[in-house]
Formats: sequence, structure tokens, C-alpha cells
Amino acid sequence: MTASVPPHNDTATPATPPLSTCELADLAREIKDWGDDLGFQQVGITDTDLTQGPGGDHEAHLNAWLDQGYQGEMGFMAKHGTKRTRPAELEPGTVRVISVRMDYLPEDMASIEVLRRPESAYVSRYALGRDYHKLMRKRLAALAKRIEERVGTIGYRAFVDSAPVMERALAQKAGLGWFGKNAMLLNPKAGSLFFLGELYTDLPLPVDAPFARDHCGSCNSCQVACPTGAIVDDGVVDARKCISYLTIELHGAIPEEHRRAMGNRIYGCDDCQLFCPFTRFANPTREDDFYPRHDLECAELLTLFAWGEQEFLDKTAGSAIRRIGYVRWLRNIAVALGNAPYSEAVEAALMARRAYPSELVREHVAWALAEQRDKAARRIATAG
Ligand code: B12
Repeated sequence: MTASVPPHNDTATPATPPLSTCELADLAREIKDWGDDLGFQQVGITDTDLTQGPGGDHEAHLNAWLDQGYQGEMGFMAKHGTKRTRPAELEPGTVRVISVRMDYLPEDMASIEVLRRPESAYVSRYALGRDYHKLMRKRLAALAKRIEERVGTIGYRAFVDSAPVMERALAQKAGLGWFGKNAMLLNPKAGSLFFLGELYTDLPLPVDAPFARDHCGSCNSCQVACPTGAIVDDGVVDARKCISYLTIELHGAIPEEHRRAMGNRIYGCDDCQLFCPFTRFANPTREDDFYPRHDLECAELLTLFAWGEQEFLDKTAGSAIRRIGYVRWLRNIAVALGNAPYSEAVEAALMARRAYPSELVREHVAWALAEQRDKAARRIATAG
């Protein structure tokens, strides 16, 4: 989680005189054009009421999710009380939310092929290039500046997956898409491989219509595809089972029951999106910064496991991957190596890390070695 742009509060500048309804409508149209110039694929505007409307009561939904303990160790999900569902409690004066989305999928990713090659590492497509948080927040700040150039000082604050904000609920209300059975915010023309971001503002702009239709119908490909059965109900993810949580958010040991199902996924998981029929409509990103670095889209597990700590820090500088740190990086790759077909090279690489100073790494390496040796023994038994 990263920090948001601090509240803009320039008391030296005179307050903006109230705008007429027509001026606000013109401004809303301009905001959408500026959003497009700044690289957002869609911009919508909504009010701040997340307790009623066609999307449902998100405050109640979130509380039910938390009551089930689905957040696991993500204490930040429960920490902020109603600030998450009531934007004006987080940022006083907020009456509107400008919700934006930005495509992140680089072209020619051959994602499913990589998933099916157990010697290769699968890194979530959102994390192959530069970290999106800063990039999008800067663009949102630039959008706010353009608004201020037009109308004078406004109150605003920009967020991208940072503070207690219900990003999907706000995006659905702002007309950007519907909630898929995989809980993703999906757009019929773009699938779900995009990030969300918001500008909270005190400008009483006209709002857009919420996205009304649910296009999932009877399809449940995402639920069938989820390797760990983490989608426990339509639109509900038990994070404790989600490979994204297990590889990124969880600090300790990955529960053994999920290790085999992780396959070669070493950072995040995209299966509930890759196997969604709407993903074929995903548009390639316009951002060079989201293109892969260091061949992360198809690197060999053994290559990544051989990175030293300094190499990990150098190669993941400016990437979202860096936040998991080197120990969890090794932990995740050790599990994937345990899942790879038996080979002497894999066994040797694991042996080389058997006495690694971190107990967390040692335990996962020991598990992976046992898996490898089990496969070797079975191979000999079959050959005999
Ligand atoms: C915590 C979190 C996680 C957790 C928990 C995920 C989860 N489903 O809750 C973990 C670590 C598992 C995770 C994983 C991923 N995440 Co995440 N995550 C978040 C975060 C910080 C909060 C989500 C949250 O509030 N969860 C609580 C549940 C209750 O809310 P929700 O997930 O928004 O679900 C809504 C829908 O389910 C819908 N809904 C569906 N059914 C119903 C029924 C009723 C009655 C109602 C009222 C509502 C409803 O309403 C819910 C909100 O009320 C957001 C950023 C943010 N601040 O919002 C990013 C965010 C949701 N994540 C994102 C991404 C990209 C991912 C991954 C794809 C990353 C990856 N490749 O590994 C996976 C996808 C997993 C999945 N299928 O959800 C993007 C999603 C973009 C999009 N197009 O939807 C976000 C918005 C970040 C961003 N700024 O772009 N994530």
C-alpha cells in the first residue's frame, strides 16, 4: 500500500466562486477529455453514497466480508471503520468522486502458455513493469491541476490502491463496469486487466449513470479456473485462499494445502481473469512503463531463484514486486520449484539454498526438495 497525494489545501488562494449547473456540466465533459489526454481509458463521476443504489449496500457487503475473516492478515482492510465506505469521512468536503481506469496488459504476453510451462515463472501481468501507483497518482494530480486552471482552487485528493477507498464500488457507480463473479470490475469492451484510481473532490459535478448490466450470465469460468477455490461465492473472494494474497500479502509461511495449487505462480495470480471470456477484449496498454523488465513475462524459475539479494533489489527498483522483499521472493520461487518436474538442476538450486539464513526460506526449500525427491522416486519406480 502506498500513500496518497496529500490533501490540497492552499489557503492563500481565494476560494472559487460557485459554478452554475451549465458550467459544471461543461466542466464534467472537459474532465473526460483531459482524462483521455492523460492516458486514462475511461473517466466517470459519481456521488459518495455507497450504502444504496443498484450496486447494493457496499458498507454492509464489506462488513460481511470482514466478519467472515476473508481479509486474513490484511489488517488495513478493517482498520479505518466507515472511512472506507464514506468518502467524506476520509476527506472532509468530498461530494464527488472522479473514477478512472487504465489498461495495463502489454502486447503479446502468451500468458496461458507460460502458466503451462512449469519451469517458467508466472508473474501477474500487472506487475511486469513499473509500479502503477505513482504513475497513476501523478496523472490524477495533473488532472486536478487542469481543473484548477479552468475553475480556480478546488479541494481534492488522489488515490490509487492506497488509502481506505472502495475503488470497485465507486467505479461501478461511476459507470465504468460491472462486478464479475470473480469480484473484478469488468468492462464489456475491455475485460478487467486495468487499474482503478480516483480523485475525491468538493466540486458538485453532475454524476454519471451507474453501470447497470451484469454480463456474466451463467458463465462461471473464473470460479472453475481459480486454482485454490478462492472465489467462495459470486463476487466474493476469500483472500486467505487467493494466490495473489498468498504470494504478495502474506508474510509468513504459505499454508501447505495451497502450495501445489500455486503451480509456477510466483507473484500474484491472473487465472480468474485469463479464463474470463471478456479478457479477449483487453486492449494493450498505451504505457511504455508497463512493459516487462528483465524478461519477467517468461523468465525461468531457476534464473530468478539464482538472483542474489542486491540483484533482486536492483532489478525490482521501481516495480511493485520490490515490496514483498527478497525473503518472500525466494519463498514463492521455492514453492514453484517444488511444483516443477524433477530435474537435477532444480534439486541442486534448492540444495544451494537449504541453509539460507531465513527460517521461512529454509522451510519452503525443504518442502520443495521433498516434492522434487518424491517425483524422482516415482519416476524411478515407474521406469522400474
Ligand atoms: C484487498 C485487495 C485485494 C485482496 C482481496 C481481494 C478481494 N476480492 O477483496 C487480494 C490480495 C486477494 C487482491 C487480489 C487481487 N487484486 Co486487489 N485489491 C484489494 C483492495 C486494496 C481492496 C479490495 C476490497 O475492498 N475488498 C473487499 C471486497 C468486499 O470488496 P471488492 O473486492 O471491491 O468487491 C466488490 C465486488 O465484489 C462487488 N460485489 C460483488 N458481489 C456483490 C454483492 C453485493 C450484495 C454487493 C453489495 C457488492 C458486491 O462489490 C464489492 C465492494 O462492495 C483494492 C483497492 C481498493 N482500495 O479498493 C485492490 C484491487 C481490487 N485489486 C486489484 C487487482 C488488479 C487485483 C488482482 C487482479 C492482482 C493480481 N493479479 O494478483 C487480484 C484479483 C483477485 C480478485 N479476484 O479479487 C484492482 C482491481 C481492478 C479491477 N479491474 O477490478 C484494485 C481495484 C486495485 C487498483 N487500484 O486497481 N486484492
